[in-house]
Amino acid sequence: MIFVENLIKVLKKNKINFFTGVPDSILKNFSSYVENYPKNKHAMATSEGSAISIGIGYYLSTKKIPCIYLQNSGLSNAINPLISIASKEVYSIPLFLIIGWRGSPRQPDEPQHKAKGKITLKLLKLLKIKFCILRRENDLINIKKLIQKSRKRKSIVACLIEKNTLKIKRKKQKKIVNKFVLRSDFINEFLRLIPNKSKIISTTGYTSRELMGLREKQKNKKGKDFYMVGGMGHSSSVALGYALNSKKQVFCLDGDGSILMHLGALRTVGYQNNKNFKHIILNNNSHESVGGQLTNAEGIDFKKLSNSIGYKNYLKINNKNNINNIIKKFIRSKGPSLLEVRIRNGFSNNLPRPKNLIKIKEKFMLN
Ligand SMILES: Cc1ncc(C[n+]2csc(CCOP(=O)(O)OP(=O)(O)O)c2C)c(N)n1
Repeated sequence: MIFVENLIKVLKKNKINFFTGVPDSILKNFSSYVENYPKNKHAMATSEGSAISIGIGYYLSTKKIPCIYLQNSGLSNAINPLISIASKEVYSIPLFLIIGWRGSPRQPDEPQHKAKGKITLKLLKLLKIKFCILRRENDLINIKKLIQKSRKRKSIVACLIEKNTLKIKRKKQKKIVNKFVLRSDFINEFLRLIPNKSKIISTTGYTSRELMGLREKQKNKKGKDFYMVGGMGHSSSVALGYALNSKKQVFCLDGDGSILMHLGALRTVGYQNNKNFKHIILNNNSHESVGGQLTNAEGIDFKKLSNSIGYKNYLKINNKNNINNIIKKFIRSKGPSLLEVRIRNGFSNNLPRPKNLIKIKEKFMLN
């Protein structure tokens, strides 16, 4: 067990004072702590590649090493700027990474995390990134050596942290009170109203789990689901790829964090202009599935955004009033259409986790 406060103390002692990253459940106590820092000391990135790049820019401007936090699944987003800009063979930029190691072989985890967890150390070795594993407070001494190495050799270094390692002494409770609907309230209604033969592609985290749970609870056989257990930010592209050569209605259940991660994908949707493409953004302005850190989607005008990149319709749900009629209108609309649902945080008890993924895929591909 390691206290976040002690980890940060060690980083500060070693002159690391700037943080950027994408939240992860393992690192939630860490990212929730640093996200309260002023804007010149912390930046919430939308993807891990952007986080690495913000860190690179910070170094170019200050000559100081940044700390970049990410989940190991996001290591793949990070690899492009890591190898093609920051590596020793290119610009040799010193960076300090903190990686949440989902699927570590020591711990049980879900299939998508096991797959990435198994190759995480190999990836770091291949990238020639020196690393240590932090399991207990005593391991914090290794950070000093790593940072010294990074500073001296102008190299990228990393520490890995497994599930249930990071604890926090004083938790600040963020209580956001609003009148928006719960994610489950919306999905419950939506599932009742979807046409028989439709397809749903749902995003990473609680959304897919709520959809699976509510479908089981309703014993609803209308439509088929494909749960994006990984590949965060890519659900709209998977949905588009399906819609391009299908007459079925295709619904993408997305999150605000997920949409922001690969926002460019929306332009492809707008340009391809498929009538059967229906996009739903469950907007809670937070990465709820990994601890509720802000996504900063608040303030984005999704009506103007979707309009300007080629979506044909925009609808919005703010509260329970008229929710049925708005969903019906959305289903009837000619796509590409966007439905923004403002949701408040909160999830059902005992949410299931998609497990038998091959079976889920085969069922989805049936007519
Ligand atoms: C590439 C990648 N980076 C980070 C994560 C960890 N992660 C899983 S769900 C999630 C939050 C998604 O936020 P949002 O789309 O707003 O949905 P919400 O959790 O609020 O339902 C994050 C950051 C991941 N799975 N993949």
